[in-house]
Amino acid sequence: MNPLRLVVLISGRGSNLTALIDAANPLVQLSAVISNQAEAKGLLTAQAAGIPTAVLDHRPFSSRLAFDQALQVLIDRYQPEVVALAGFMRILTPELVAHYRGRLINIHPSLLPKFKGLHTHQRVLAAGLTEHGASVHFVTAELDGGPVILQAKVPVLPQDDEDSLAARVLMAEHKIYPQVIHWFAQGRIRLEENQVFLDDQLIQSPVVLNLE
Ligand code: NHR
Ligand code: GAR
Repeated sequence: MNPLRLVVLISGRGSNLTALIDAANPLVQLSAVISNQAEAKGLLTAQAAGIPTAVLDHRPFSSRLAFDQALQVLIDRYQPEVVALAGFMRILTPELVAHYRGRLINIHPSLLPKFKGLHTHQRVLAAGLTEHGASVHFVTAELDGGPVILQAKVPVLPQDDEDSLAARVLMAEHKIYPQVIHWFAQGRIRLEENQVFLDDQLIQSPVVLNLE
């Protein structure tokens, strides 16, 4: 069987990329890692693992559309079956999202639909919640609003600050992202009319890995 061709988009540290590399899934071929930031640490991780890398700086482009058109050309060079955002920090245009419909996914540090957007850990602490987590979801034009594939919950502890909570959530991210990619490689995941199917079964509410 041909391995699943996967392109990963990053902007920074790339610890989720590392988790995907370390999963060493024989059903998955990391075809390329693309960053909009030349300084992203994840590029070095990819190079050390022998994965092709590319940088596309968004700043010289006159519009989001122009950047996304160039990004799409770059991604498509690698003919990926799945494109995974892993700490990629640019909002994508509806045009690009439509082009990769059903094969573009993101990992987000909250239990979606709660806490869309940025600074999720700070907002969870401010709200005084006792539970937090991470979500892998299909990317749609609605920011952080696409259908969820898999989540993991972690506790919020009384002594937590933003850093300790982020670290706990990140450990959960590193478990669920490789799992979802594995499901894709097995051909078990499908997006149909904005709903997720796992093994031809509609996911009514997100599958939750409990990591407590
Ligand atoms: N694009 C679309 N269309 N839909 C989504 O759901 C997306 C997306 C692009 C990225 C990741 C997301 C997250 O998991 C993601 C989901 C960046 C921003 C943002 O505000 C928001 C959400 C996410 C990623 N970016 C600023 C921008 O102007 C730049 C911020 C910065 O550079 O630090 O693009 O949280
Ligand atoms: C992760 O926590 C990821 O969920 C989050 O950024 C971090 C990236 O870490 N993504 C977003 O907030 C997207 N807006 P990494 O670069 O070490 O994988």
